[in-house]
Amino acid sequence: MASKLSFKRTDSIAESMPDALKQSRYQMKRCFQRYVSKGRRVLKNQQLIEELEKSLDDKVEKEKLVEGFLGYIICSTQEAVVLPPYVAFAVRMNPGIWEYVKVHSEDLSVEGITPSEYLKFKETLYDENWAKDDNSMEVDFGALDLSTPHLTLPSSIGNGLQFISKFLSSKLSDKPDSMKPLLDYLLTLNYRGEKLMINDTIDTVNKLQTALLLAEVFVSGLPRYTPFLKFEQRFQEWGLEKGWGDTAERVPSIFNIVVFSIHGYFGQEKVLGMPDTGGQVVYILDQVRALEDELLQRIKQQGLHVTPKILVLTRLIPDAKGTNCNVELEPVQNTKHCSILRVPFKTEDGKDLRQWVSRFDIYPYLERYTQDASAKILDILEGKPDLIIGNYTDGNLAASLMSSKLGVTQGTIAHALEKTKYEDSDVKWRQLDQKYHFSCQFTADMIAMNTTDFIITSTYQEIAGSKEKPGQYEHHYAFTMPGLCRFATGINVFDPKFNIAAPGADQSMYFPFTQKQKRLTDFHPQIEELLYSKQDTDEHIGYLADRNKPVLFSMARLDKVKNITGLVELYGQNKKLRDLVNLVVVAGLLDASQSKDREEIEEINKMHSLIDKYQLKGQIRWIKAQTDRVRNGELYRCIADSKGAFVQPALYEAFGLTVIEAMNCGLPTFATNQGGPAEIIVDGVSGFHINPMNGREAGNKLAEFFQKCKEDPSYWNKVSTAGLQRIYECYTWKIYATKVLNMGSTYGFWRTLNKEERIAKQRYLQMFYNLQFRNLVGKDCAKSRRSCGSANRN
Ligand code: UDP
Ligand code: LCN
Repeated sequence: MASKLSFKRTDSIAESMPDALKQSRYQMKRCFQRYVSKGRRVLKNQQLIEELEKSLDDKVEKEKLVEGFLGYIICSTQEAVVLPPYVAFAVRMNPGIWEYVKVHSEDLSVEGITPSEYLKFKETLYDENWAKDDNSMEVDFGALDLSTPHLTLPSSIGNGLQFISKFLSSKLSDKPDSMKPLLDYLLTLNYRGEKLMINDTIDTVNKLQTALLLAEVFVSGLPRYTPFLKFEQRFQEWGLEKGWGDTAERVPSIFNIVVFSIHGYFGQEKVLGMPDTGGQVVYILDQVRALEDELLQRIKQQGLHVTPKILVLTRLIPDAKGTNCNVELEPVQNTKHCSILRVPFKTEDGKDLRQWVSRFDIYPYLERYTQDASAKILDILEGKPDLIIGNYTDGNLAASLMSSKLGVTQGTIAHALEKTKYEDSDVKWRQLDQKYHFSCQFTADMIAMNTTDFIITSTYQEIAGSKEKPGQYEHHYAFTMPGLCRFATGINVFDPKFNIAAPGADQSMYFPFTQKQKRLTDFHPQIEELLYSKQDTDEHIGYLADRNKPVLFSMARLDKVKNITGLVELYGQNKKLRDLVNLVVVAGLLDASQSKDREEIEEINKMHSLIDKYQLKGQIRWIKAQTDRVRNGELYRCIADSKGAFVQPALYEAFGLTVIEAMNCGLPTFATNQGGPAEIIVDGVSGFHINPMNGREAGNKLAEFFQKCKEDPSYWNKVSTAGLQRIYECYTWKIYATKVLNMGSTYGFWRTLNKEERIAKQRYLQMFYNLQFRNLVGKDCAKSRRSCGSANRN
């Protein structure tokens, strides 16, 4: 049920709700009585609506109320906390915009409350003494952002780069004095000590302006393609050095980049599908290739002869399980200047930790790791990097520690934020901590999000969700871990540090099935065996009795959230779908005794029992994780040859690289409406959305598609072509690399401009790290107290 009313941002709920309650006073009293009747509890959006509907008998009255303003408020309430006689509402009228009110259930009086007050209400349900203690730990990062300009419209969230660029140019064009920070910034630019753009003789804004004037007059009199060498000396006399591009974005400020992606397995072969190892690795390898191409192109345009370097920092795992994860330095394939540098974790007694550890158990190793990694980086790069990019909580924390210490521009990428994946994992942190260590993880996330200069996201929804649902970052606006820490403001999605830069898929690997001359036919016999042989092996179980049917295909890690078991179940239950297509899934291991991953073991067992329960043998092929990406590309195309489809059924998917891989191969794609895929695919045009919570509906939607294709084969081609078109317009690595390097330069300058505020915040964060994070990870970290935690004041 969604109310159709629109609501202006300027209207405050605290002000307008009392009148609306008055108008339906009798009905609303009944509704609030229902809310409080079961005593203290949290009511989620759906429950609030259901209770409202149940409290109204008259149909017309019900419709009127639900469609009216009160209905709108209740539909927009994400959750409410019942503490009789009060009900406190967390209302989200628009993406990123929250308001908190408490309503007295008897007299229906309404009072606006702060996020902190709302969180205290909520904490009362979990840890009353802590909630009531005035001295419980409360952190308010928003209080430190006083002069940082913020975006105002929900629709502009994620356009931080544009916003900051405009802000900077307006700030710089005011008076000559305002140019001083730019001058200071230009004076810092260098490559290995060699000055770029201007040298020290230009020490005032006036001198800079004069030099630029002279240069402009001089250059405009030269033939267009005159090489810089011909007039370099003249430029130097005026104080100008190499590196002048034609736009601010071409300022030569980035040559060396460090990318942290710590938890294993990180490698180029045989790692995909292993626990914790999925799209993040693919993303980073493709990302550094794209960044290298872009850097080389820019350096050339800037007239420089400089060699860029990109280091991917990960952990070295001595027990590498047949991968290259025990190799210290490994060049990244198909690049000239990118390498993977692996640094081991150290145990308490200083030895290398030999085995893989889950990303959830990684926190005690990170501080020491960052110190060791930093020393190696400085050595290999022969100086500081120009940009540090973190990935996931562990990499983002390491990037924050290192960039604070060295004073280098930082970007972060989350791929997925765990707090949103596990419902109520903040308030229930205590229950989950032994298994997941969310106390460390959410604290580290908060430190990294607030330290970083910019945040790269793959979609809008990752930041601010949709009209109905909050985004991953938005979930960190105000939250609490009762008994541990209350984040009165965690991160604000209107902060201009947020930027959307969607990844692509490697188009040399994932190309359309129609490009016959490029097809990797050598793989066909292997793929034929993989899909259609009749015997169970170590690699696959189940078989396809009727190979003339199209294949419905899925490929993912065998995590709960990927919901591969949900797909098998919905297929098992849908006779029509079973008649129309075969099901092939590539996922995890086939034998639970071979897995060490808690969730994977449960899912493996579930897969076996579903195959038995629905007697799927003959219609299903379950293939174990496939680590050869090149062959996987051909596999997608072979599925397309069968006029099949790809399905991504995750309960939640942050982005979903498989979705764009399948679409790049021309395979019609069905994907979850929970998360990134909902934005990648335009439902019914470039593919289809499915609701993973409703297997019956999803199964019917799939069956309908295949039925339609059976009746009209051109329909399949239409969806395939529209999917490809969507990819070429929005999801390529070239678009990504341009955006990210622009972020690096622009935020690099921005951080020099708002230096005072940044330093103040950094000191607060440093204290939080030292007092809170270190305590949480325990004594391991306390040993390496000095260098990493003590951020300097750059
Ligand atoms: N993948 C693979 N073999 C597998 C499972 C996954 O090669 O058995 C690859 C897949 O092609 C994609 C990545 O791993 O490139 C998974 O990325 P995605 O974003 O879909 O999910 P994640 O695992 O990162 O959550
Ligand atoms: C992690 C995920 O869970 C996926 O949704 C993303 O596609 C992948 O990382 C790459 O960003």
